[in-house]
Amino acid sequence: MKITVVGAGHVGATAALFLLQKQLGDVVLFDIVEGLPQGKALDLMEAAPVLGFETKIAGTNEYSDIKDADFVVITAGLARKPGMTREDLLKKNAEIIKEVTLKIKEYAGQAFILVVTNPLDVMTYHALKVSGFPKQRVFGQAGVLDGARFASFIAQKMQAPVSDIKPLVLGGHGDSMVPLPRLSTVKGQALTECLEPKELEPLIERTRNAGAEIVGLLKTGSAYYSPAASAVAMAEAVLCDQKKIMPASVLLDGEYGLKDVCIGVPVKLGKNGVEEIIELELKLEEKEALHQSAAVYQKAIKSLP
Ligand code: TXD
Repeated sequence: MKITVVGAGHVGATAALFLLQKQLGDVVLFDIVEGLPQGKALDLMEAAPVLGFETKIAGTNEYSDIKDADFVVITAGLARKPGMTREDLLKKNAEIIKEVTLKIKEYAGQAFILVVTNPLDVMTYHALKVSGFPKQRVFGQAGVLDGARFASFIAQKMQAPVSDIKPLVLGGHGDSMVPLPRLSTVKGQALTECLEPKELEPLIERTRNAGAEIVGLLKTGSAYYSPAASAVAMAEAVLCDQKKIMPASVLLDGEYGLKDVCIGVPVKLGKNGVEEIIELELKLEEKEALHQSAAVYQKAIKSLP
């Protein structure tokens, strides 16, 4: 398998490391900054004898090197700088996504595209439309990360092993995300039966703000270990045909009563990409929260250049 990671920054390089460690395929790390992907690739290659992986890694500034990639993870983008509005960021990253996606279409027309760049749900929609690829082959990573954050806070609160916790967070990757405690479980039991609402609320709030909490601490960047781990888990599900159910930002066409928007819902990931969109029975207020979240992105999509 040939896997390309576009963007050799924090998330991209970390995803490359995790991909190599799992030996999912040979990795090509692409960036526009000269020397950056080559330097990181060399460093990763030199980690192989210690970590014991046999997969190959190369760094490049040439799109021709991504030729015939099976799977592409897009992490290229800018972070919001002081004075930049969310709309400015959206326009800037939309330009980057367009450029990258057109190159993927040119050199790796059969690839799966996993979008990580923010604003995630809008960029996933943009990559899907620009590529013209079938919707099964273009999806975004957010819900796996948001769920992982929720799970780690629950584990901490309940002093339970993280493996006992099956979280569920749907909706967009932002303030409007929809953590679903009723459908999240601890050892198979609904979270709502394990914790009182007053204990649950701060965990939900912390999950919503988890990205900002890390930015506040790091000051010069955002989270990358858990976002990269989440992206690689999704790549693994597809490349190893795991048929795992995971939340992903995908194009909805009537599911959950929504159309023409990418947003996080549970899907089955396997060798054909998004093999199925799972429609859960949601309570009225949960469905309303999902629709409110979708409305945010339906509006944002309209401002795409
Ligand atoms: O869960 C999620 N989806 C997210 C998303 C969690 C964390 C980070 N999230 C977003 O991922 C974040 O808001 C950014 O939009 C991306 C990448 O975050 P990262 O922390 O890796 O940013 P960096 O370190 O700034 O790296 C971005 C790289 C950098 O090396 C640039 O040179 C490169 O992107 N870049 C490009 N590469 C290729 N082509 C173009 N045009 C380009 N422009 C910038």
